[in-house]
Amino acid sequence: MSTVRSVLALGSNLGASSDTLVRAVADLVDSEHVRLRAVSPVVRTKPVGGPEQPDYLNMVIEVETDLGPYELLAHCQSVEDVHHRKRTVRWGPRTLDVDIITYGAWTSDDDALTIPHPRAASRAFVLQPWAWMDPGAELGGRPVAGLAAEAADLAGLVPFEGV
Ligand code: PH2
Ligand code: MG
Ligand code: MG
Repeated sequence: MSTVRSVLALGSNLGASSDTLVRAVADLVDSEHVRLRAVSPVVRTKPVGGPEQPDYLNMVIEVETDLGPYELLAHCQSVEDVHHRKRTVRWGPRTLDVDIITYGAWTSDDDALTIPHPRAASRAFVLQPWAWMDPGAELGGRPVAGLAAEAADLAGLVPFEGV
């Protein structure tokens, strides 16, 4: 069976965010269709956009999967649901957000699933942990580390040292 490598971004700023991220990674790879290949450090980040809200914990992982992109999206949403994700305010606070950033070299501009993620290239809260996880990573033909260095929200990002 052919498999694809996919980068997933996780974020949480409601509830016990550190525990939620650890459990969410376990839940995402608790499937015979999804294997964990790499894990980034966790970072604490200032919220980008949306209403006034608490700081986030963010991280990225790389998985290898034989799920199709929409199957992987449904899988990510099911893990959000396990962690009581409510979809109310756009860019509002959330217990868990799991976004597909890349899915192999596949691209899509479908409203339901835009790949690469349309805002990933400008968000340090995705790019910096990704660059630490995979120093050779590229997005849209550019080094992820270089994109991170240019991202406006980089100044609001610090490594998370634990609670
Ligand atoms: N997610 C958003 C909007 N803003 N800001 C930070 N720091 N971290 C996030 O994960 C985040 C955000 C929409 O998903
Ligand atoms: Mg998101
Ligand atoms: Mg999302």
